[in-house]
Parts: sequence; C-alpha cells; structure tokens
Amino acid sequence: MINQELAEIFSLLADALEYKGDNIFKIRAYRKASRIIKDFSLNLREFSKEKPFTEIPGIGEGIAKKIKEYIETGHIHKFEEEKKNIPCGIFEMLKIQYLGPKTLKYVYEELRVDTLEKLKNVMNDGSLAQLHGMGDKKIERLKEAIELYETSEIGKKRFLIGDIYPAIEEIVARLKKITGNVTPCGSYRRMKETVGDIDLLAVSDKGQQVTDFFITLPFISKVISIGYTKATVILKNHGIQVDLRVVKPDSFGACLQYFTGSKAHNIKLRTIAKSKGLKVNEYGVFKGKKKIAGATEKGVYESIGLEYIPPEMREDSGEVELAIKHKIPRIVEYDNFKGDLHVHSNYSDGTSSILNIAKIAKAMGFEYIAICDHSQSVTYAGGLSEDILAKKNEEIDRINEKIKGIFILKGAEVDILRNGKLDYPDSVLKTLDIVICAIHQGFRKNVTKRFLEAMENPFIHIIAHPTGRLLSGRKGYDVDLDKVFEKAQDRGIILEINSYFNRLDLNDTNVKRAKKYDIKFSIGTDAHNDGMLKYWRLGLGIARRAWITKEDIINCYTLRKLKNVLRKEK
Ligand code: DGT
Ligand code: CA
Ligand code: CA
Repeated sequence: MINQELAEIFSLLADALEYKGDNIFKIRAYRKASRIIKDFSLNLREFSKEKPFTEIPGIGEGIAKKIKEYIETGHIHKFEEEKKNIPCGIFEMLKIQYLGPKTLKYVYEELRVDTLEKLKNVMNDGSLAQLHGMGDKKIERLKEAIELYETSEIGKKRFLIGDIYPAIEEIVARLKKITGNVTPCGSYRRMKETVGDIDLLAVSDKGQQVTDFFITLPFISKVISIGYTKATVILKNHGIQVDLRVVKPDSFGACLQYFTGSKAHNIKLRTIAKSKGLKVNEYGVFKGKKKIAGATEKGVYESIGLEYIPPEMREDSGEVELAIKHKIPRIVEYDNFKGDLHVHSNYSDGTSSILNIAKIAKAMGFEYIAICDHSQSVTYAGGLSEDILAKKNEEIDRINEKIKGIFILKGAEVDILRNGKLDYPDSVLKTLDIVICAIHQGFRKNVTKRFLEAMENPFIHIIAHPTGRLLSGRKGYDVDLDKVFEKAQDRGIILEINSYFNRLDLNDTNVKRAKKYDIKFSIGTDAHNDGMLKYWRLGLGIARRAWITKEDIINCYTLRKLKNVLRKEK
C-alpha cells in the first residue's frame, strides 16, 4: 500500500504546486512519478532493499529522495509545507474538470471561496459573475462541470474498486499472518465498480487478538472504534474506512452472507426466512432457539430452501426468485479465464517489452495473451507505423517460437478515425490475429455512425471500450449502444469488457443489455504496465454481475477455439 500512499502524495503535491503557480516541469515530474508508482508492480519498501529508486524508469534523484524520506519517516516534508499554503477544499475542487488552479486561486483571493459549497453559493448569488473574466458562458460551463462531478462516483465519495484493490490485498495478507481465514465482503466481494468502504471478515476464536493486531497496522491513519469482535479504522491511502468483523468458525457462513450484502438482497432473504418460521442473522439461521445453519454460506441459503447465489449476483435483481426455483445460471468462474486480450507493450505507450509481458502472463497461468498497441494516427500514445507494426509482428513470431506454455497473439488497437475509416489499410489488418477497434478522437461527432461503418470491415474482431466513459468523471461518447449491439450481432463482432478500473466499459448494466442480442464478449485489461495485468479480475467480475457464462466470453476458450472464432469472424 506504500506505493498507493506515495502515488497519492505526489499527485496532491503536483496539485499544490500548480495552485501556487510553480514550475511546470516540476509539476509534470510529480504527476509522472505518481502514475509510475501507482502501477509499479513491486512494493517500494521491498524494492529499496535491493536497488536504488532511480533504477525505476522515469524516477529521478529528487523523487527518489522523497520516496526514501516517506519510507523512513512516514511523511514528505515538502508536501507538509506546501499543504499549509492551500485551503484543503481546493484539493477537492481541482478534481472538477474545467476548474483549473488559476481560476481557483483567483476566486479564492477575490471571494474567499475555499470549498465547493462556497463556490456554488457565489455562483447562485451572482457574486461570481461580478468578477472580471467570469462571463455567462464560462459560468454555465462550470455549472455543468460541477454537476458532472457531483453525480460522478468520486464526487459521491465512493472509491474506484481498482484504486482500493492493492489496499485490500495487503491488509488481507497481513491479517492472514495471525488468522488463517480472512475474506473481503461488502460491495468489493460483489465486484461493484465503486465501493463506499472496505468490509473484512476474519475467523478466529480470539477476536480481541485480531482486532488489537489490526489497529496497529502501519497504513492506518485513525482508529474509529475497537472491540472484541469489530474494529473500524481509516487508511492513510485515500482516507478510506475499513470495517473488520471477527467471528467464530460456526458463524462464518452466516456472517459472510450478512456482510457481503447487498442490503436489499439480505432484506429479501430475511423475509423469505420469516415466512418459513426461520430467523436469519449474522450468527446463523435459527428455528426457534435451535441453530440450523451458519458455518457455511451455502448452508445458510439451503436452510431457507434456496440455491446458493454467487456474491456478484446478490443485488435483488431477480436472483432470489431464481434461487427459489433452483434456476441460478451457471455464470462464468474466475478460473475459466485463459488470457488477456488487450495489452499494450513498449512498442506504443506501454512500459513492458513483449517478452516480459509474455513471461508474466505465463506466470499468471494464462494460455495466451494479445499484444494490441495503438495504430499510426494516435501519435500522442506512440501509435505504430505500418513498418514498425510489421517488425513487431516478426518479433512476436520469434518469441512464440522460443517461449513454451504461452501463445502471443499479434494484435492492434486500431483507431476509428473522424471520417469513420480505420487507421490501417486492410492489407495490414490481414496480418494480425486480433483486431480491436476503438475511438480515441472525436468523441462527440457521429460516433454511432463511425462504429457502424467500422464494423463493416471484414477484418475487425472487437470493439473496445464501447461507451468511452471514465468513472473518474468523463461522460461517455454520444453513442446509440443498441445500434452497435445490433450490428455486432449481424456481423459477428465481439464487444469488449475493458477491465481498466477507471473504464470498466462495457459495465454490468450494458453487458446485461447486450446479452439480449446474440453477441460474444472479450475481456481486456488495456494494461500499459505489468501492475495492471491483475485487473482482468475486475472484467470477469462485471461478466459475473451481468450473469454471463464462459461460453459468452472468448477469453474462456482454449487457444484452438479462440483462433477458430477469430478466423471465422473474417
Ligand atoms: P458500499 O460500502 O456502499 O459500497 O456498500 P456495501 O454493500 O459494502 O455496504 P456496507 O459497507 O454499508 O455494509 C456491508 C454489508 O452489510 C451490506 O452489503 C449488507 C450488510 N448490511 C449493512 N447494513 C445493513 C442493514 O441495515 N440491513 C441488512 N439486512 N444488511 C445490512
Ligand atoms: Ca462496504
Ligand atoms: Ca461497511
């Protein structure tokens, strides 16, 4: 978690310096460091025992010193100093699009606006409009941006699941040292794209020992409460809350079920139990005073006459009714996944070599991996010219000959240009095993029409991130998804579930919507570095939340079947 803490500090430090009007190169360096550290695959504390931080590509002397300072002391002096000069509400307002540091500083100096609430007030009472340069148009745009922010997940103070993933992994690993069984519950276990807080369940006969140990973990900034069976703390990273419960083994299943939720699902379950003269709570299922289930989750469901329901389905959206009839669909399992179909290498804007990605993918147990770098017109992301792409294909052939146990597919993420044409000619597309098409330019212009036109091409297989939304607060493209789904069905084109945690696109509701058509899905992490490869699980979580099966997802096919599907699409 130390990586995430540092990434957050460098990002806030960049914000602070930008507000102050400091040197732009310095600001960019901190932002870059934040990005590199956030996705760095090794724990920086462990790394420092082996090598200097300057060995990490993109990390210079100055940043390296600050990382060291944080690891040794728990803070960075420069950040503590810079923070003092800035009203803390500014950090929140900087997250709003169109609201830059210059405007914020100006509005603070003129009207003492240091919180979002105050900003809204001066907008409404007309005093903002009195300021020089604050025309109607600008204020209108600002209003829209604030609304977008407030309705976004971040504005609602929820956390992106991928942002807290490393924290959960680390807390669970640490707690496992003193108690064998520790399970994340709540919205995280249900794989929602954002979570309000982290819920953990530990099994132990010695509750106090576990909670005592928990509150001394180094990444905690505040202890809210502690008891024999419960503790609540706030993490340094993002200031997120963690609720820990400790139960005895004979109540594990009941507590896991309760603590996983959702609340609506639990309420429905309790109502059904009640109608059968049973009582369900965190400790078990009871008939009068007699406990009839509680040790396992499956036992809890079965004791009230229901089929077991996978956590990702528990949203009270029809799953309980199916469980009553014992008709829960056989949704895809995490171990059905055989390989990532959307990874960027250092040929374009990724940081890893193809060989390195292949080795990691193999170690992760994948059977195949598709390297899909950007196409030629995406110059800002290192898009590949036709010549370089041909060289890259040769390199993949060479590696495939040498490496055993994993197959690398030759791919590309080909842009759909503003005029609806694809960014490589057919003669080039033909040389690839897998062609993913995406829009990275002209978000508001004819997006549906361009998608439909691109989908006429005989060489494309997949449409990437079909809505273009970002959970951090970017509206998606102006796209008519049903038209895209219809065309996908007609042309046998696959739709991507992009698993990068800020995208998660298609999301669960859109996959459910697409499922009404005869369409297959692919899962791609869109990884630009090694650390991002693990997020394939988030894509699979979406698939499970949308109740789809392993037959619906081409990443669950054997290599032979996958190749067949990709061939047939042409
Ligand atoms: P979040 O944290 O907003 O992303 O959503 P959850 O689902 O993780 O909710 P949280 O952390 O408030 O509570 C964890 C679980 O505990 C929740 O999913 C179901 C259970 N729970 C919490 N409050 C209630 C309640 O009032 N009634 C019932 N039946 N269950 C509850
Ligand atoms: Ca929660
Ligand atoms: Ca909670």
